Amino acid sequence: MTQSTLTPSTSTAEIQAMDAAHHIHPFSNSGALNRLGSRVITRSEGVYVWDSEGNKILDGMAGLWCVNMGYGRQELIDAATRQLGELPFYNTFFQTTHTPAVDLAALIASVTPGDLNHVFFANSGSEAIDTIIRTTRQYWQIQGKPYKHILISRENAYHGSTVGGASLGGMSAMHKQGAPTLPGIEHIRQPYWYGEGGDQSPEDFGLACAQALEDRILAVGPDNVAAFIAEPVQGAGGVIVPPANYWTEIQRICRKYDVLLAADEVICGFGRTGSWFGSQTLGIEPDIISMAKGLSSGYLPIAAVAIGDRIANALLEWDDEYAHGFTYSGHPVAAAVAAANIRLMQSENIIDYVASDIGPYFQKQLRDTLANHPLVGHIEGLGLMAGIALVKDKSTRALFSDDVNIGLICRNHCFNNGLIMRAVGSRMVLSPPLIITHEQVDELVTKAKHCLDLTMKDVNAG
Ligand code: PXG
Repeated sequence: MTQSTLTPSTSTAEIQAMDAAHHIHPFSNSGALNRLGSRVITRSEGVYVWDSEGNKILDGMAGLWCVNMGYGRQELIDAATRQLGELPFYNTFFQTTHTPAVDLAALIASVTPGDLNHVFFANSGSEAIDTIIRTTRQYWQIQGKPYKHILISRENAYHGSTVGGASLGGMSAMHKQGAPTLPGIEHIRQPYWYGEGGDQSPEDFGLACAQALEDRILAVGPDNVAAFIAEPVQGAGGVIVPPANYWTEIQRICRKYDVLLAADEVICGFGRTGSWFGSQTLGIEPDIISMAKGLSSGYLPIAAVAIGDRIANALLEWDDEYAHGFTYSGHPVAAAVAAANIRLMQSENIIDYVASDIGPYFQKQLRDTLANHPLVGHIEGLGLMAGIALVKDKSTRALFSDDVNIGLICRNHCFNNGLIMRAVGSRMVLSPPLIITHEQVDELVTKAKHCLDLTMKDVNAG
């Protein structure tokens, strides 16, 4: 075992060699990655990051859908520093609390919609999802209906990477790895109109996808279904915005069969769609929601589940110990940063900026600049998230074969030309920091177009 010898002058190649020797990366083919060498990100400011070779890169993904208020925010750095000095850690178990957790719980309750007035803390979106799985099932147990335990989710949904999250999510590759998945989970079709709607109008397709929920509830028995869970807009699935009538219908069906409605707001929360939560933009009234990422703008790991009065009151009236929690539930430093982040969002009116200024501008510029590109079949998005479908044939929506790996070609061109744009199969996705300016949006779409041109050249060259 060699001793670490990293110094400011360590070369990129040396860092890559150490990385390859000791660091197993998430969601990566580690063998292939080690042969290529990782890109080393060294510093950041605003909407930009720099790599170890000095390249300045516009971060079109806000880290990983999370650095909503941008890099280098002094308010967040100060909040962390202050809290580290005062109380770096104490737990919230065993009849104790601390002001950062209390403050943040009250703040979250003040920005969440409806009666989502109660907050349970976790450290990652996956833990928040596991909390939703356990809490919705426990709710029905308290009601004397332990058989009402099935959770219904959707194909191509992403709900995290713990056993619970991977099982609940609809990523088939994840279901196979580390199998078997958890029992008591069902998946229905996703409302991906452009990819799966065929000749149906968006409205007919939206109704058909919602009908799939009712069909499944009836197939397994309404008395057995605890909850339906979904992202308001699918994120990691490729930024898929459901048809306008989809959520109204989903909600009607959940109410009809007394199935709890859970919204996974890990990506859509904290301004991404132009409201505090995607549920507000999409007109959803959930019983329970998960949040993470933008909660602290990614500065520290923290997640939360906001619980509506119905479920929370059942837990309170039950008058027994809910045996669930994490050492770092409500971690004081992470909570202080998250609270400072929410206050920063409020003082800068960032939600309004996304809803009525930069969000519409971003969506328009993307379409004006890219919609006619020969590789672009369709652009969809809301606020500051967008998905761009790359196709072989615009008129038939035919995709490139998998071995072309069109998304990866485009992603690499982007990285090499100063833009981070993520590929989800053949869909390119964007989710820039919410503080992005008009000029930076122009820079982003200009770079994206250039990289699509380069991708097209590669495709034509065979
Ligand atoms: N729910 C949703 C909707 C998510 O997007 C999680 C839960 C899990 O959160 P944690 O904090 O446990 O990762 C997520 C996370 C990608 C990508 O490549 C997306 C996520 C995570 C990693 C990669 O798009 N989303």
